[in-house]
Amino acid sequence: MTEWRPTACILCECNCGIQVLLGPDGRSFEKIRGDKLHPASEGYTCNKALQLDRYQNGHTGRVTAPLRRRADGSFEEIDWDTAISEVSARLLEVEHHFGGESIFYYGGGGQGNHLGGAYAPATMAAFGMKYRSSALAQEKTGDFWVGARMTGYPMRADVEHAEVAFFIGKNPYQSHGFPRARTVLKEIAKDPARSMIVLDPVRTETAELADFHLQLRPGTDVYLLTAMAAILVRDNLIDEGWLAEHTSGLDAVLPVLRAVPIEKYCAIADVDLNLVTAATHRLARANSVAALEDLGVQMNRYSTVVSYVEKLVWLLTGNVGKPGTQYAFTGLANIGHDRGHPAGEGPKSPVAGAQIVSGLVPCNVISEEILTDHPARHRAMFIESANPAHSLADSARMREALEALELVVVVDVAMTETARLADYVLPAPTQFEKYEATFFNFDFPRNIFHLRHPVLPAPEGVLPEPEIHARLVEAAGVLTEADYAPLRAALAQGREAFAMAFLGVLGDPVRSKLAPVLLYRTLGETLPDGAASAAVLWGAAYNMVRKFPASVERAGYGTGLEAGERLFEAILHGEHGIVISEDDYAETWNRVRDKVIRLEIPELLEVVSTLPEAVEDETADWPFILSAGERRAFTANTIFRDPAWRKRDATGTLRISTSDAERLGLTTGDLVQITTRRGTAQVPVEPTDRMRPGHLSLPNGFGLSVADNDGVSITTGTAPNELTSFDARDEWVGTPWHKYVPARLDTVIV
Ligand SMILES: Nc1nc2c(c(=O)[nH]1)N[C@H]1C(S)=C(S)[C@@H](COP(=O)(O)OP(=O)(O)OC[C@H]3O[C@@H](n4cnc5c(=O)[nH]c(N)nc54)[C@H](O)[C@@H]3O)O[C@H]1N2
Ligand SMILES: Nc1nc2c(c(=O)[nH]1)N[C@H]1C(S)=C(S)[C@@H](COP(=O)(O)OP(=O)(O)OC[C@H]3O[C@@H](n4cnc5c(=O)[nH]c(N)nc54)[C@H](O)[C@@H]3O)O[C@H]1N2
Ligand code: SF4
Ligand SMILES: [Mo]
Repeated sequence: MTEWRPTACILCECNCGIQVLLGPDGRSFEKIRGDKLHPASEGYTCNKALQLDRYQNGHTGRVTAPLRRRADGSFEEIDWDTAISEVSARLLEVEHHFGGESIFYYGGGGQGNHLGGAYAPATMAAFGMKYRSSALAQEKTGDFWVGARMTGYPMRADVEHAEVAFFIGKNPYQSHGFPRARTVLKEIAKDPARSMIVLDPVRTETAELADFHLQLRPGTDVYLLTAMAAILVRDNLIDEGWLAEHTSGLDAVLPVLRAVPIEKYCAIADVDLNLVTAATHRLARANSVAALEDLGVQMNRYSTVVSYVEKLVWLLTGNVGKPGTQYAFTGLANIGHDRGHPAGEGPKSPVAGAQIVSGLVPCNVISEEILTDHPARHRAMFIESANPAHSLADSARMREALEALELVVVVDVAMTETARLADYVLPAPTQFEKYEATFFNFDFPRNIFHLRHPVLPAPEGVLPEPEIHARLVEAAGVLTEADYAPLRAALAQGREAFAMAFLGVLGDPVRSKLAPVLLYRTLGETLPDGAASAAVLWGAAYNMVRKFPASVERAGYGTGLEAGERLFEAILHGEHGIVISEDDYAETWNRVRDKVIRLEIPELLEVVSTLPEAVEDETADWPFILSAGERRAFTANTIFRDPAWRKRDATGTLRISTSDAERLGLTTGDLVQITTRRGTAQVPVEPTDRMRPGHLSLPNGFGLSVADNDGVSITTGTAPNELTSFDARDEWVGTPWHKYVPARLDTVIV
């Protein structure tokens, strides 16, 4: 029990490698340190990782036996056989009466855990489920869709090597989003040859390090970015040779940008024209620009249009496929990919007819798919590793929607806000008690994958997600021993024979959907140290070799079938994380559709060319704009449920500008009542000169009720989505406008 064990932090997509030293009880995390052997994080962590014991051992409302809801709303423990047979019987009943497509799948993994969700497609197939979603459909789908339209392949920013780092509605100092973010930001800030440009209404920690902080009026990014693109055109700063060689559609874009009233747009955004011009010129002069947009714009007005104009800025200046610019990455899964159907074409949600992007129904229409008498409405929901009753817009409406369903099944580690509304709660081991991994593998030129091994044993009474999926699929009767026998026989002759036999599975459209469970029950049982959950990665490794043969070969795995086996074995044994592929920058062009980037997206260009030349501003009813869900030093979605993990900001203050606070006679810690179109809350204020007048900010991840089994419940802070509305959302992909919630502070309780 005295050795340091490698694992990873599970609190943001970076998943920094860490090492954990267990205490004498074999369960407490006595010490935590960054893992220098991790190829991406190289020993780096931020302040949050050091609190992970609170996830594993804190006062979390951990569930350690399957629960069934009684008629009076309380829960009783049941055994696993009962749980699996009842859940599958009730799912089959819904399928029989209303069709499997009326069962909605939500989640599949959070910031640290995607391995269980990789088995969910088998469960979906077994019960005929068709529609699904996850948190990605309340943040990234606009970006994915625009990327699919322009390049046909998702791209990421190489901030680490950029001459100019360009952050739009993103605060990497707190939220990260690329490896070793704080170190990289400080390096850029220190280097006189490099610059940082930040668009944010708040003077964030990142903005403080920036050379150009464009502290715009909330929700006006579309104007500011359009003005920047227009300045590039006006001042002949676009890279014409590069554009002619690598892009199409410039002729459609140029006239729109030439017509932009630059001065007026800067005035709307309330940023000094000279500052905007200087920042734009700096960006155009640079050898490399890496642009990272995030929630500040993706959850704000004109969200998808902003994603488009933001891309135009770095495309017009030729920032693709070179160090420090944007790149197209490899990976073991397909996060970020979409077919890029024009608006109105492609798959739609069954009731609201909302565009499905990357296979995901917009989170903000889910309640509309349920709270209706439409015959195609959803009747049941299977929720895995997500907390939609807290994280989706309009919590009150989400609760109502979940309560309207015939059946809600939740797979989680804890009694969450969502689990409390479930008919069945199926408990899983924590992410340190099982094999786990994410598919957030976006690094370049070397891409990294980390299969984490268990750090400590799971308590009795919980089952890893792959086992839950396998049992449900079997209970549905779609897989039996007879399906496993031939694969096991092939496996007995070696992996090569197994690979051949498995090709047969993949060739069969029905059985191929069940592939994860077929792998788990056959190959999985032969993997060392109880690593059965890793079985699905065998298929993923082969797939990766097929899709990126040269990249895998450059990383040293050879070619052909053998490369698949070598890559899988490296994943299986690489406890500290491994390099799965290596590229050169130009490889990006082989991933771009037809090697040509399409600058024109007609629907969005139309919006850009017809932007209203005035924004209706704060009205008398709603003098403030609330940004609901800011990332701070002590927020981590709802992964930590024990409020004691926070060393500061225990209640989650409402940040307000010092001038507004003075005007309202407020000082630090005063309680105010905030009211929005949707709800009301009481919260202590924190006046700060970081905020613009008229702007308010609440942190994310607060307002969790931690209840033990006796029902004692404490709630800390304000749950942001008690204040947000489901219908405040993007026109194209339905993403929420959490960062633009009109609000007022009308009652001040002294
Ligand atoms: N500490 C911490 N880190 C996290 C997480 C966490 O919970 N806590 N969660 C992780 C997750 S799931 C995600 S998706 C990422 C999100 O990471 P970020 O997107 O960086 O996080 P946010 O703080 O939500 O929003 C970013 C910025 O948008 C700004 N903003 C608000 N309104 C506007 C506007 O009108 N225009 C512009 N340009 N900016 C605006 C805010 O002031 C804020 O600084 O963080 C990840 N990292
Ligand atoms: N107003 C507002 N709302 C927001 C945001 C915002 O900025 N403002 N941000 C949005 C964003 S970007 C995101 S990503 C979402 C996040 O919201 P969600 O996707 O709902 O997820 P998390 O809060 O990350 O919680 C993950 C869940 O996984 C559970 N869990 C932890 N470990 C395991 C495990 O090993 N197995 C299983 N089965 N479960 C486990 C946790 O208990 C928790 O219930 O919130 C969104 N909601
Ligand atoms: S929260 Fe911090 S330590 Fe954890 S993965 Fe993100 S950057 Fe790394
Ligand atoms: Mo997120």
